[in-house]
Amino acid sequence: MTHIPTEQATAAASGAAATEQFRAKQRTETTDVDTRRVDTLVTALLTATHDIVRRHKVTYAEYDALKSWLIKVGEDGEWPLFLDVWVEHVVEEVANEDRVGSKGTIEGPYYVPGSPRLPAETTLPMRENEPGTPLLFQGQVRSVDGSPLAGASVEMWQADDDGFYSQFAPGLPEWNLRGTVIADATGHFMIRTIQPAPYQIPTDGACGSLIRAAGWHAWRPAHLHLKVSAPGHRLITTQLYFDGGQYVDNDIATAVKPELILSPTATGQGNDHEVTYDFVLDKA
Ligand code: MBD
Ligand code: FE
Repeated sequence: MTHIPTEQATAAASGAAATEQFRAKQRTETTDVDTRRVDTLVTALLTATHDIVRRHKVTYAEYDALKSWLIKVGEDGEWPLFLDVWVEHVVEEVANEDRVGSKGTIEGPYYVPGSPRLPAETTLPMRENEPGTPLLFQGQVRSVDGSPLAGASVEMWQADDDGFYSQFAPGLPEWNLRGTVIADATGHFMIRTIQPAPYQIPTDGACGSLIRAAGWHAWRPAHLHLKVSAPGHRLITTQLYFDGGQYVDNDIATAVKPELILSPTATGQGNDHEVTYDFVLDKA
């Protein structure tokens, strides 16, 4: 079922919202980077760029195309989208290479902190007739030593059945399909939601132009986003995907890992599906 938004979702509108979210996060986190690190990293980036120009004999026409495109990324507010789709997965790989618990993956541009707090057995905030296949997502949060993490926080956000995120696409209630679930005394949670649809990167902005110019596709497989945390443990940011789903094997954001693929089963009630997934958190 497709709902008709009164306003069209645009690259510039979701880009502006993502840029604003990122700025709000930066105000609460320090961003100072050591001078010597800046020198090392920027020199490495420029040297790699110079190598590309020489090796591929980049022309002035191509250099100017790059310049106009970079200007457009900023105008469209698509720096968060561009970086999270094409760069973040390697930053995540490096940041989490020493973990022994559950796998993480990228956060992406559409996280909003402070979603409604919900009990261990709950339904994510959704519209009265939220379209989509009902999904019961349940599991347990444990420490690497196997002990259950009572009161762990399971924060979830996801696209709806049309592939839209609340707070970034028009016409959706605030916090739709977003919530912070507090696990019970044995670390268990049971969350009713709907299966999200695959997500298409906005096609009318700078990232869309790049995708067309390069002959790529603009899709991410359907996914649930999660941040799972507990006192004394390292927060994990992750995503879960659906076995056999479109684009699971060719995610534009390169963020799928085999450990993150769910196989929900039909419950026998209507079209309802259910799946169990446990989280194991590394110690802080
Ligand atoms: C998404 O929904 C997403 O998760 C990422 C990483 C990039 C763009 C859209
Ligand atoms: Fe997403």
